[in-house]
Parts: sequence; C-alpha cells; structure tokens
Amino acid sequence: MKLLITGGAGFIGSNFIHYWLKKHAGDQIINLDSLTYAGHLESLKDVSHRHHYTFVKGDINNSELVDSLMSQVDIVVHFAAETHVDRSITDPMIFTRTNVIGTQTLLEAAKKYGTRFHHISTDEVFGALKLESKNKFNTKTRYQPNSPYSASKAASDHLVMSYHTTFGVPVTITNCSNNFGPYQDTEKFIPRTITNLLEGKNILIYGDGKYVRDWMHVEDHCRAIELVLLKGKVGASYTVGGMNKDVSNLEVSKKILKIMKLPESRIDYIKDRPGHDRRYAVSWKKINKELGWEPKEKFSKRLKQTIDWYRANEWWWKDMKVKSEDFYKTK
Ligand code: NAD
Ligand code: TDX
Repeated sequence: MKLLITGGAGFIGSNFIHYWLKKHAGDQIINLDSLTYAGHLESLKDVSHRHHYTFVKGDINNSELVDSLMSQVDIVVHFAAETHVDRSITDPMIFTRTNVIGTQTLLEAAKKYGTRFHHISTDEVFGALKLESKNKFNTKTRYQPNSPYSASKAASDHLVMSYHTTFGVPVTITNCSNNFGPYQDTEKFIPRTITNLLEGKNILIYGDGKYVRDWMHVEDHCRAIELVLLKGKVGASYTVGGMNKDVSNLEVSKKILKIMKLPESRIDYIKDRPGHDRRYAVSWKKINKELGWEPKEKFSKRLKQTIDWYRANEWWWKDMKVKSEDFYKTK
C-alpha cells in the first residue's frame, strides 16, 4: 500500500510513521508536512534514509500539491492540524484555516480519486463532562466544542462525514483522548511538566488543577488507527481512550514527582485557561467490540518510560523548549 500521512513531523504523526514502517515494512509512505513550529523532522531521523519513506514539505491548503500526491496513494491518514488549545485562544484564525479549510482541501482530492480517508480527531469535540459525573464520551455523544481548537476539529469531523454521505468518499474518523509519549512538543502538559523538572524549574498547574484528562499512550493510539484502517467500517467513527480511572492534572503531577523522586513543593499554581474543559473521559467499547482494540500498558509504566525518554533525549527538546516557553511568556 501507499499511504499519504499529513502532519507526519508532529507528535502522533511521527510516532505513527515509526509504527507503520516497523509493522508494514513493504508499504510506501509520503509524509506531507508544512513544518510549522510543531513540525520536527528530527523526530524522523531514524527513518528518513529509508527508500519506503518520502518527505514533502508543503501545506495541506495547497490544492495543486494535494491533488498530485492524492493521485499517487491508496490511503490518507490525516494528522496535520493546529493542535494547541492555548494557541487557539491567542491566535484562533489559523485553526480554521488549517483544521477546517485544510481538511476540506484534502477531502476534495480524496473525492476526485476515491481515496480511502482516515481523519484523526479528538474527544474535545464533545465538550466537557462534569467532575462528579461517571459519564464517558462515545460515538453517539452530541458535539459541543468549547475552544476555537475543538470547534475547528468539530467542523472538520462534520465535513469528513458529509463527504462520505454526499459523495461516497470512503472515510473513517477516530476521536481520541489526550496522548502522551516520545516526541511530544514541550508546549503540552506532560512534556512541559517533565522538562520543567529536568531543568530545575517548577510544575505550572492551571487553576485548581482538578481538571481530568483521559491519558492514553501514543503507541496504543497508533494501534487503534492501524485497526481502523485495516478493518474499520467505512463511514464509521470510533472513540478511543486510556485505561485510567479519572486522574486530575494535579495527580499526574504528583505521579511524575514521585517517579522523579522530587517533593510536592515543586508545584506552582498559575492563572487558569479561559473556557477550560473540566473533565474528559472516553468509552472505547465500540472499537473494543468491533475491532478487538484495548489499551495495553498501565499509565504509571508508560509515564516512567516517557520521563526516561525525555531525560535521555535532551538534544531533541532543548531548543524547542525555549520556543514553547517564549510562547507562554506572550500569553
Ligand atoms: P502536533 O501539533 O504535534 O503536529 C501537527 C503537525 O501538523 C506538525 O508537524 C505541523 O507542522 C503539521 N501542520 C500544521 N499545519 C499544517 C499545514 N497547514 N499543512 C501541513 N502540515 C501542517 O499535533 P499532534 O499532537 O501530533 O496531533 C495530531 C492530530 O491528532 C491532530 O489532528 C490533533 O487534532 C489530533 N489529536 C491529538 C491529540 C493529542 O493528545 N496530541 C489528541 C486527540 C487528537
Ligand atoms: O502548563 C500547563 N499546565 C496545565 O495545568 C499546560 C500546558 C496544561 N495544563 C493543563 C490544561 C489541561 O487541563 O493540563 C491539561 C492538558 O493540557 P494540554 O496538554 O494543553 O492538552 P489539552 O488542552 O487537554 O488538549 C490535548 O488533548 C486533546 C491536545 O493538545 C489536543 O490537540 C488534543 O485534541
């Protein structure tokens, strides 16, 4: 098979390319990425020499380029997006351009060539759950996005499904919860927390820290995408999440401190994020029942591996960290 991966220089995209080339060594991958601040080719240095892998620097909004790449492939896995909620508060317009118009540009080409299209989306399209509730998001949950980021992802999901219903494009969608693991930009909570501690700084917790995220390891996510690509029902969406009971940002911080043998006095509380979603929790019953997927390793084991990875790969994050902290200073 020949796959077009968009946003392959980002966190999940680069993990997916490593995963796919390891499991499907005969397949060809074209990685289309415009290398925004979030694109890091260093994440792919292990595979960049492989003749099964081609990198194309370009924008998903460039319809001519997208058309020519689409004509060469069997499947698109669409990761490219603006992804940081905090940035969608300071600079929302780019989120619509990339996440909505960019997705539609790809869909137009997929429509022309009848290409199988898998869209990577988020649980944030469903809005927020109450802290005290036991509810989980599932594929029937009503869309109720709160941030410009989640609103743009919600719009893109609707466009993807509309191209299936109206034009018969063979699409699938996965809406997954918060990922963590290697190659995640230091702007995001878990890598920011780990790298702050490695640099001798404190953890910065927004608001009261009683915000719950459904953490899942990026490799579990890659395996879910693989199953949906190979066996998923065309026209369907799947919600994908972790194996945790509810764990708050504060609890995650304390777990990291414990693994790193540091005291809880290393936590600072800072101004809350506007419109901060209180709780996410995702049911993965459907993908479990239909495709046999489940998360593999415990959160604490994966967290330790992730801390070890950031400790061993300072070369990868040191310069990026300066840039992500510069962004936070402008907020
Ligand atoms: P990321 O921010 O790490 O990477 C995004 C990549 O897209 C970067 O390489 C960037 O250069 C590229 N890109 C941005 N705009 C582009 C454009 N116009 N044309 C081409 N490339 C462009 O993102 P991530 O965390 O890896 O997320 C990947 C996908 O997964 C996104 O669609 C995101 O909404 C979704 N998602 C992420 C999470 C998470 O926890 N990280 C959870 C749920 C869903
Ligand atoms: O320094 C911080 N302190 C803090 O308390 C940062 C960066 C975040 N937080 C909080 C905000 C959230 O409650 O931690 C939680 C996680 O924050 P992020 O890593 O920014 O992730 P989130 O906003 O939950 O969104 C992520 O998961 C869903 C991804 O960025 C999205 O792309 C994905 O769709």
